[in-house]
Amino acid sequence: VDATAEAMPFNANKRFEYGYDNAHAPLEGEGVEAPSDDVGASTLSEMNESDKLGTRAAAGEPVAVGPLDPVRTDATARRMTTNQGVPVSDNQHSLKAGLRGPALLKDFILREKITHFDHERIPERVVHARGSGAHGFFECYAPLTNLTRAAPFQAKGKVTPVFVRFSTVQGERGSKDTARDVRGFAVKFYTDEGNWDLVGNNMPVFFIQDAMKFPDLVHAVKPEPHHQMPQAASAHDTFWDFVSLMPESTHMLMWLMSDRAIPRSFRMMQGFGVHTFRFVNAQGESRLVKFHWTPKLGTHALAWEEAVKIAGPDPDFHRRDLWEAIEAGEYPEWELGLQVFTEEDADRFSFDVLDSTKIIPEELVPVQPVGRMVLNRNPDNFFAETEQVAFCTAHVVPGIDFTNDPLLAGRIHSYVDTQITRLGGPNFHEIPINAPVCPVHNNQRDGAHRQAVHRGRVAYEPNSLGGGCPFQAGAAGFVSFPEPVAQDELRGHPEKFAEHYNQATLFYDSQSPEEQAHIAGAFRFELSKVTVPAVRARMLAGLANVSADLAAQVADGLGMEVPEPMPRAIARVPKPEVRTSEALSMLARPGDPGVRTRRFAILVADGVDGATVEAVQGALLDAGAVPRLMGVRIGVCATAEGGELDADASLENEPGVLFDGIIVPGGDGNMAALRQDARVLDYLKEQYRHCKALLVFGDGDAMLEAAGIDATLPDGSADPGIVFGDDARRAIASYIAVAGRRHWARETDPPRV
Ligand code: HDD
Repeated sequence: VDATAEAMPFNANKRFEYGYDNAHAPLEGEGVEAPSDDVGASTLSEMNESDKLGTRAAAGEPVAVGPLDPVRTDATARRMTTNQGVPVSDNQHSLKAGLRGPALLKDFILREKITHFDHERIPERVVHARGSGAHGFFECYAPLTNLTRAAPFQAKGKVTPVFVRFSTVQGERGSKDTARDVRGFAVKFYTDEGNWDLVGNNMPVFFIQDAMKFPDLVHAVKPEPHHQMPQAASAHDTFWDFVSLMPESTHMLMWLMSDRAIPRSFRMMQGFGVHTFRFVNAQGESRLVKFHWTPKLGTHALAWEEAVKIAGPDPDFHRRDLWEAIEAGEYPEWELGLQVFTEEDADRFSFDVLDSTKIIPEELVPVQPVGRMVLNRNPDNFFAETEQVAFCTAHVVPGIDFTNDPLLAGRIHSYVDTQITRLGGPNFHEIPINAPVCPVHNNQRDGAHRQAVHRGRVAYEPNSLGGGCPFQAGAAGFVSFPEPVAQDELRGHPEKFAEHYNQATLFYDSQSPEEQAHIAGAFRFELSKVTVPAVRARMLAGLANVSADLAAQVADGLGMEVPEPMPRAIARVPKPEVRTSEALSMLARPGDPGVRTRRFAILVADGVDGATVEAVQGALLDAGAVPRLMGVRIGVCATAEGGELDADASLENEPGVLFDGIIVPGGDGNMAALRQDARVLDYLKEQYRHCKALLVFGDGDAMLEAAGIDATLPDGSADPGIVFGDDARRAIASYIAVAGRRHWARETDPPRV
């Protein structure tokens, strides 16, 4: 019997079941001999050298690879052991009294394996349960020592390792990526002076002003408690009941109903620290600051129907996109921008900067770029890193401090607190992904799962027996900004907090007509799922304060009248400084609309024009895009020239919604097999309906016609997103120029196609 694993079409450890021999225990000497540990290595990972560990940062990019090295393990060429390190001889069978007899209680190997398995899940995050993470670094453009003593900003070119986790909010851990939702954007900076967590979102405002309301908000938006429906969706009664009774949420609702809530990719969304934070410099002087992350690839969204359809074939759409881009070396990058202002500036604004339902328009305080963040390494292990990472707004470093934003105050408590349940005790800071890269010394001791072995008998301070160590850092340590407080204790909020609509109007009025139409469509969809008419009416009354036009469109879509506007909570509405702001529209500031890292489907079947396929594929690859040959089935098809092409995906396994663009090459009556496949027509229709660019060769126009696609826009002009390939070279170039963006101008409501 050839005992090599490759030669055996069955579990080599169960050979006797296949009649090879009658042994029920491993043969003498079977298994791989462990290599000698004597390789001069000091860490497990060094002993376990493998390609995976070779994924190191390029020179000059000291990302957080080092600190995790001691705990990274790799089983290559290692023998199997129990958790106690005892070599396991047979991982197939429990210990029994006779081959047909009962299993024995003393089988500690079986019991350890099952017990560990029984406990391998931990509670999911109460919000933001679904997420994806990556390692990278932050690089500072220029020293900000005049503003802050925070370590990452102390020198030009200074690099600080980061771990970032993106997430949805409402859905459970296994829910779809493309839900209409806020996206979490949490960054852990492993600075020389401790960890700083900037726990933000892809929207710069929040639903509520005070942490007191957070549990209510989350209970309202999560699946309803009696039947646990709907999953990862805000389109249900309890959410709209709550927000329609909380007018302060109106501004955030405008963002949530906009296309920002259905990003094309984590790599193509902005991030915001939301709250006003405080910078403090070495002289103890303070400035107020808002944090903005701007993606290098621009801010781009899906179409709503597309997002819904992607959720079926690929619920991991955003996770896969991030993973694949980093594996391909297309490292996502963001620029960090700051809005810096003084308390005196803040006093003059028509809104309160401590109110997280308000932005500071960029026209009032411009955003200054101060550095860039690059994500260049995927985690080795999802659970160890992405699941166990614990972000806490309380994690700030010298030079960064809080303001009195009442939403932030609750967060400073909540994040540390929740980890104690989620990660099983107070020592979660010792889990490798959470551990600072600088030394940690204090007199906190013990607790579940303690890793550090503290030496000596001193665990108190002051002490003389330990030489007074660890000693207080004094002015070199974290010094809270001495903000004066001289008011009575009371519950309530400042007057400007009661103005709820100015910035919702600013947001709506700053959008392009297409974006406004999407917002109206999203409100219509969500409210159409609300079964209680009074809730719909109350929400319309709130929208009437934002925009008469929006309220009318939504009411019309619901077959209702616009009610009287909801009474305002503030007697004298302050006059806003800004009426429109370009920064709020994704289409006004699309960033890079190129095809880099975008996915394209080239339809192929027997008879396809191989030269065209090759030309399109080559041009897309040159432009940094990801072309895929899409067949009726995967595998080889014959080209018109007598060559062969290998289709890497099929209409069935990767439906068209997973692509940014589609190409129909010419050949053999546009490939008879495709023309007979109704899925191809659906495919073309969806591409068109979701406003993506199409490139059509040969008599592909007949195919478009069969799909009901008209290459003229509603205004009669030619649709720039449909390119005909009469002159192949020119056509490919003009297609690539328009294929990175959506062609919303073709959209009608309801759709024509
Ligand atoms: Fe929160 C997780 C962002 C308000 C309480 N939040 C969490 C995460 C992000 C945010 C990105 C996921 C972190 C990760 O990837 O592990 N949260 C925000 C933003 C808010 C906000 C931008 C408003 C500006 N959150 C907020 C409030 C509270 C919480 C007001 C409670 C008073 N958030 C939590 C939490 C979570 C959390 C319960 C759940 C899991 C976790 O912390 O680690 O503590």
